[in-house]
Amino acid sequence: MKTLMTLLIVHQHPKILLGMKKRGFGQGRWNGFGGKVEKNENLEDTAKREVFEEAGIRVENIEKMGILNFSWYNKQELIEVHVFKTNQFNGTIKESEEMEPKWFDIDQIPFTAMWSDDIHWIPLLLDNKKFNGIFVFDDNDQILKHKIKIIKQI
Ligand code: 6U4
Repeated sequence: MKTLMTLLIVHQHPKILLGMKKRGFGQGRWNGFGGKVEKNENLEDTAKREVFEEAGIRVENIEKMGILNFSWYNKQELIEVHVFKTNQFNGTIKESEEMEPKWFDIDQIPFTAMWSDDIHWIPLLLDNKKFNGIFVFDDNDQILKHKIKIIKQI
């Protein structure tokens, strides 16, 4: 079975907002904000709900930038992550039980403390390119195989 998730990156040039995941899946890594799509929820609504729950901010104009498929060579698990970006938000950024938000200069993105796929697609997102990617991980979440394609439309 495939799990559908969202991931949203706030990009206010020259900075992006990331969060340190404090618990659960991806704990100890910096990441965008997001989570699982709930029943009867569309992807955009999930993206907006999760960024509010995790960082306390409201986003409206969000743009879908990519779709990433993740799997592990020795597990059944399949994850499809829909990646969004925005340059606007309302409200005050605040830490939640799940995430500690922090702004990073785009020259200082902490890729070594992020999911190992991020370095392959975050530069595309920052460059306003849309993408489709497939990643296969080993037991340590390191990439065994990957393919990433820039696409015109998503
Ligand atoms: P619970 O614990 O049920 O509230 P939920 O908040 O729904 O979970 P969560 O926090 O586990 O979901 O979501 C994981 C987040 O990590 C999603 O935003 C998608 C993102 N993610 C998953 N695999 C990723 C990967 N390989 N690279 C990446 N982000 C990934 O950059």
